[in-house]
Amino acid sequence: MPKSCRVLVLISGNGSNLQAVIDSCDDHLQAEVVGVISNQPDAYGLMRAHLAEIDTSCVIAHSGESRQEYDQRLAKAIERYQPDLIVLAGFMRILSNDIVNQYLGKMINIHPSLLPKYPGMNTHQRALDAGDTEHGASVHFVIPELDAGPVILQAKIPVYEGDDAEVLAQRVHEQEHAIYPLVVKWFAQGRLAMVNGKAILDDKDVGPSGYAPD
Ligand code: NHR
Ligand code: GAR
Repeated sequence: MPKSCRVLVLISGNGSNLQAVIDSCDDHLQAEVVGVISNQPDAYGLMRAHLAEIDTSCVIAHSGESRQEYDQRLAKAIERYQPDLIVLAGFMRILSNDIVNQYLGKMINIHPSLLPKYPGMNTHQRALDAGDTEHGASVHFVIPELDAGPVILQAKIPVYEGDDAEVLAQRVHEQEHAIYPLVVKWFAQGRLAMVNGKAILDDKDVGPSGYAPD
C-alpha cells in the first residue's frame, strides 16, 4: 500500500468543498484530511471537520498585525500537520510569497471563474455584467501572483437569461464539488505535479485551460 497523502485544508467559511474532499477521501483512501485551518472562528467548515473527527486550528488575524506576522503564525500552524498537499477551499486571505514558495507545487486552490477570467472577488457578478454565456470554476496550483497559477482542471456551466449571482454561485458550486476531489485524488496518486510553472498530469502538460477543457 502506498503511503496516504496528508491533506491540509484551509477555509474561511461554509466548507462545502472541504466536505466534498473529506467524503471522497473516505471513498478512495489514498488521501487523508489530517487537519483543517480557518482564519474565521465561526466558519461552518470547522463544524464539518469536528463531525468528521478531523483536527482543527484557528489562526485569527490580530488587529494591527502585518500580513507577514500573520503568515508566520499561519506557517507554524501549517507545519504542525506536516502536509503533503494544502487545499485552499474558500480561503479568503491572500498569502504572502514566503508561505506560497515554501509549498510551491503542493498548494492548490479552487476559484469560481474560468481563469484567466475574473481573478479576485465577485466573480459571478462580473461574469453577468460582461454578458458571458458560460462561466465556471478552475482548480489551479497556487503561485505568489493571485489566481495566476497553472490551471489543472476547469468545469463549465451555462449562463441563462435572468440568472443572478446567487443562482450562478449554486451552479458553480455543484461543479466544484465534482472537480476538486478528482484533482486531490490525482495528486495523491502521484500523477499530478507543477513543473516549470506548468500543470503536468501523467507526464503531459494539461494545457492553458487544464485537462479536458471541453
Ligand atoms: N495567495 C496567493 N499568493 N496566490 C493565490 O493564488 C491565492 C492566495 C490566497 C488565496 C484564493 C483566492 C480565490 O480563489 C487564494 C489564492 C482572497 C482574495 C482577497 O482579495 C483574493 C483571491 C483569493 C482569496 N482577499 C482579501 C485580502 O485582502 C480579503 C477579502 C475578504 O476578506 O473578504 O486578503 O479567489
Ligand atoms: C467556492 O465557490 C470557492 O470557489 C470560492 O468560495 C467558495 C467557497 O465555498 N472561493 C473564493 O471565492 C476564493 N476567493 P465553500 O466554503 O462552501 O467551499
